[in-house]
Amino acid sequence: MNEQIARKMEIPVMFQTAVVCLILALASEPAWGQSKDPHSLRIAYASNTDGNLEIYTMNPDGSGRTRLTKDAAKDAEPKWSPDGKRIAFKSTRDGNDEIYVMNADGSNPVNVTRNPATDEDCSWSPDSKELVFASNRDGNFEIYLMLADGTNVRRLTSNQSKDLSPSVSPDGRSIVFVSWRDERDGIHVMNYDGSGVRRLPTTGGNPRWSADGKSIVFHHATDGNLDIWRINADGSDLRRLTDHPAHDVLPSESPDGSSIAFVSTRGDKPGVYLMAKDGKNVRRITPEGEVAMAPCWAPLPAAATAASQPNYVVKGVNFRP
Ligand SMILES: [Ca+2]
Ligand SMILES: [Ca+2]
Ligand SMILES: [Ca+2]
Repeated sequence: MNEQIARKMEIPVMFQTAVVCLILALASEPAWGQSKDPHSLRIAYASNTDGNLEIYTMNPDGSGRTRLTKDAAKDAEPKWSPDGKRIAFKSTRDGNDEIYVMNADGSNPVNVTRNPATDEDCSWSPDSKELVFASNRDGNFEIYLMLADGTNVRRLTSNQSKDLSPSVSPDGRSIVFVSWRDERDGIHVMNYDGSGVRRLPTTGGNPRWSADGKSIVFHHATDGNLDIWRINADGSDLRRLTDHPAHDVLPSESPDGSSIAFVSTRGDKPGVYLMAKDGKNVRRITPEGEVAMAPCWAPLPAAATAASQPNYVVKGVNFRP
């Protein structure tokens, strides 16, 4: 259900903002493919502010927006490769949901799934060579693994219920995913080869590893709406991070572990918000009135050391606790 709610957000939004988007599109054309530095701390996200869903990047304070895609189809779910060089995303430009991989400046988008079924929710391996993703190509949703060029596809799950939304751990050893095998939206962890499936004591959607690999952030429904939660990878210390009557979904923790970007419907339109890792200091970073979703952080610059990492976040954001 959580997954469906997150998806449904895309539909009304297209109608709500159609007129506004037309006006904005006429008023200002964002820079095309001019990413300043794909290795600096940036957030990729999807927005329909230019008339249909496209992939953008921005600074963590919402400034410096750059559009990376330009296609009439829906382009969504950006996932930055750990080496910072590429961004994978989901697009309907070939008639059904496919995973594409493009350079981090938006150039050379390539359809790497090429399958009439739905292919979505990809996650990079730490070496940026492979992609884990979900597909219903074999009749129901399963988790698959492939090389980033789309070759050597292997199926990691095999059962009659839905297996969705995989995320690879920072050490590359584990995959967290959602499975309906025991209950709706059960969060599970398995080894990278699909073996050793174990269930975590919670339900939810969009489970994503923390930067240190010790915990998982996800959205979870209580009181009739979705909030952001965290649980340790061993299943301990389940805790709530947001508590708001609107839906808070699709969390992504910053690569230094200090912050979480997520989507919330608490404004007039769904937008990208930022908060400290403990759920405090929530603030919207995309404009009110503009739809934005699916935030994904760029990796830290390769040269960044542990000592210098905090500077990347403090600079221009200033909400670190
Ligand atoms: Ca598009
Ligand atoms: Ca497909
Ligand atoms: Ca399945």
